[in-house]
Amino acid sequence: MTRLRADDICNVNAELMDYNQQLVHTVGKSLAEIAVHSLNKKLEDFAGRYDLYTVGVIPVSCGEGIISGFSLTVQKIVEFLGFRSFVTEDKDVGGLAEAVRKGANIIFLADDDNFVAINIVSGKVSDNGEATGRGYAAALDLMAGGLNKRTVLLIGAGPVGTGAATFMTGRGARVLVYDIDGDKVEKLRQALPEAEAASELNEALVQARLIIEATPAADIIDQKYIFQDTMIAAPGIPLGLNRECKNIIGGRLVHDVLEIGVASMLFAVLDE
Ligand code: 2YC
Repeated sequence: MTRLRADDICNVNAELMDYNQQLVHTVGKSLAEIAVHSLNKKLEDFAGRYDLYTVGVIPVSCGEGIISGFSLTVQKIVEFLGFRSFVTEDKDVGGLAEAVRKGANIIFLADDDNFVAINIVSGKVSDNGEATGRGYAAALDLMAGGLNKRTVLLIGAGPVGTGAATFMTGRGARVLVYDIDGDKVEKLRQALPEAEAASELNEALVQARLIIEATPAADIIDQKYIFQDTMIAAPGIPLGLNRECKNIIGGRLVHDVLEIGVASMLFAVLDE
């Protein structure tokens, strides 16, 4: 899993409004609408219930330590979505106790291996990997006008790719899966037998016009595989497209470093 650096996230908060507008323009839906779509719900299903929640974000110092701006960025995304939220002043266990004392009923926290949202009343838990994959697949579904009977190439069969594949097979897509580690493809296919293994990446890229790029590799998609009708949803960090590819793909690309994942986590832990 890629570890974010402070300069990956330092502009997220200032650009949230613009990013949301960009999503409305390219995907046709807002950040919140993409997140609820990933749960096969509608925004109105949550209307009038936002006030029931208070979200506490807790900095965690273990392992490689706190990433400057990480907790604040998560909190600002949650706030942008319309929820009362705060970053605890304390970190780790003290921060968890502070969040509960201050009335948080949802908490977000991340160490080096896990980033989760927890509804401490209902016990619902959402993992960033699954939620990010689900959110990006939902964005692709919306951008493509529906994935039913469409072929989608999933590059990367880790937790994010698996979350995406689960959503896409649920929507009737034919999912081709490539990963440099064949064992990961087999593991995904054990959970999702309808997914098909793609043995050779460039061969698969010729067939697919819809792509989920969920790898930590940069520059993984050669520009000769970006066609006029190619659409790419790319949760992978860093983005797997070089500058030429980005110029060709234009507005048919969805990529961010935290926004869709955090939004998809949040709505996943709200009460039904
Ligand atoms: O500031 C803190 O609380 C740190 N403990 C946060 C560490 C996050 C490490 N994980 C990541 O950077 C990536 C993110 C893309 C989300 C999931 N893993």
